[in-house]
Amino acid sequence: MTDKKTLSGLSRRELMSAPAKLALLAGTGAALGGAGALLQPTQARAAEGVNLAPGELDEYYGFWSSGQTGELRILGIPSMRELMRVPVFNRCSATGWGQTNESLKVLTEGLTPETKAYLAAHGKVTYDNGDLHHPHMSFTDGTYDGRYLFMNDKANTRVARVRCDVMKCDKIIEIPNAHDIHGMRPQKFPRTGYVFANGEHEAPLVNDGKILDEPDKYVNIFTAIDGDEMKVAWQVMVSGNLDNTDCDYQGKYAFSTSYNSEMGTNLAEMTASEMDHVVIFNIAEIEKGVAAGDVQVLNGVPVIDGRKGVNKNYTRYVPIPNSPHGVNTAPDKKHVVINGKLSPTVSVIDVTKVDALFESDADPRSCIVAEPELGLGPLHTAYDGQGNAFTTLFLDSQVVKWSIDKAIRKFAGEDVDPIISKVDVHYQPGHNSTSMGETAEADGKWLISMNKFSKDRFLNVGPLKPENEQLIDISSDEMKVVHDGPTFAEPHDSIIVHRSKVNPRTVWDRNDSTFADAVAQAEADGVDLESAADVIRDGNKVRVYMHSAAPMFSLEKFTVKQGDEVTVYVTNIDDIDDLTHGFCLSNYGIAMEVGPQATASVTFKAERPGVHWFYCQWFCHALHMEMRGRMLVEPKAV
Ligand code: RUQ
Ligand code: CUA
Repeated sequence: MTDKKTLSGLSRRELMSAPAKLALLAGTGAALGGAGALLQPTQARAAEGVNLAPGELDEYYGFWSSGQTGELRILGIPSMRELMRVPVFNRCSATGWGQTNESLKVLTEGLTPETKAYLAAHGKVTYDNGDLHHPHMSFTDGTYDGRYLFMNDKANTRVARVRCDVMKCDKIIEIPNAHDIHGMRPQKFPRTGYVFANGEHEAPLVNDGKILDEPDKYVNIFTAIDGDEMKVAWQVMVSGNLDNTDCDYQGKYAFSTSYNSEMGTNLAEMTASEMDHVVIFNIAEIEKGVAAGDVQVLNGVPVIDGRKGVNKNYTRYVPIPNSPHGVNTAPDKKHVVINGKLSPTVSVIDVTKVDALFESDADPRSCIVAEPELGLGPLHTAYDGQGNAFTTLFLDSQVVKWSIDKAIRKFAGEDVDPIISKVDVHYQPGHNSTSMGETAEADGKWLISMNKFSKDRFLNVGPLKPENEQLIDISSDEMKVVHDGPTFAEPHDSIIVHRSKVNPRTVWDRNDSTFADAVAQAEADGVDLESAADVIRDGNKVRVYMHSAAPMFSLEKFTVKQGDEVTVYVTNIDDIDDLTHGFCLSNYGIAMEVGPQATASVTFKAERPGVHWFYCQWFCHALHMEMRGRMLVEPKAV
């Protein structure tokens, strides 16, 4: 294996002995990789299990974030074939997400009044961008229940939900009082229930522009969202910032890392202390506090004071070395691993020892039962359900497999090595995920290492390179990289869900709430959507109703007047699998997907006179090209 050289000229071997913090600050994220090694024979054998024959289905769904692209992606595992993209915080040219009335409702209804006003001043109704980091499925009894996927938007402080029955986003809410939602996890037990969300960046609690350099007035906000209602249930004010979060299998505690316990505002200040902390939230005590009114209500949300030194039973702060990042609860339902980032260690919390922190004033570190040194830059940990953990080492470009039990014995003084094996990944891994690994049903088959750099692994496509997610066979102690998966920005995080947990529909239900508004409007207009071919004038508002059945729209033309506000409703009455139509209005910048048995609608101002063709932009039939019609816009009388 070629020794890796860094930009600073240190080889990886030299880096191993250099302090992690210096290495990280020196920008070794840009470490150059050696040439991609050819597959070893054993790896080639494992790879055979990855290459599914054409038509063969994958065993797992992979639900993927896309980072700064702002969408959710669905892959098949182990083939790593990309199956679908679900627009969430982004815009989508293909589906009309961000254009249709149905999607605009989702994208706008959960915004705060301040955000709406800010956007209106820019001629917008919602944000155009998002930074989607963490997709997680809803739980019942400690495992995935196939109802929803939840995900955060770090860029604009939002949390979204995707319905797993249709794989479409149905709710997006902005989180008031918090700044830049990063870590996010659903409650595992008894069910989701809550979705916990960390505001990453500190700000003055009343952020009215009057305070800048008064750090004692800065706070950070932990939020519990009711995942059924998609409403904020309560918030907790904390000291330090909040990075990642996870919760236990008892429904008692949530855990959030803080890399900036210093409350610094620049790099030197944020990395000054050797110890930062993890905050433990006592859910029942917080609920009691909220019920008893021990809150201030800010922007309609009850906020509890859980800051350090406010000595109530809402929170405990456990010191952790050094700027910790990921939090991952093990499927043994007992251990929670905190990943040290600038420290080569991870800290293992035993949840059964957490009660004592709240009952007595026990040393907060007494819940730590192991702190193995694993390598440089530990960021995230995944599990196989057999007592082993897999931690990404960002600086070492490796994944390390280690034994939780041996780490605990070593911490207690026994002479054992918890590290089982290491595998090189390419390059600089952030998250990793294992098959069913964040549930009590972790099955130890596959691990995905989501690597921030691909460097020399693929054909050069210019200065912006794809990232690289690698599939690793973890069914034996020798981990085998069996697949490289290049992706566009950014394979931030993923979950691997057994296909038995997910059962989407193949066509829409005509009673679906997604298009309930269209159904209500049609009813008011006396129109039957499924047989519609109607143009209803209502002052200068015009509602155009048509249905589509391959290869025709029910209206071959309609006429409106320049300046009219036109809403087109298209109902796809085909009820065959995979028979999607579209409605694209040329030179009006309008296009939308209309799934089988769905209604979709779009509203626009008919400002361009003349004949404009609308056509179906989803290939649906041998005569798909002929599936088109005309809109005539009559000019304004002069
Ligand atoms: S955090 S690379 Cu945004 Cu998921 Cu750890
Ligand atoms: Cu309908 Cu193409």
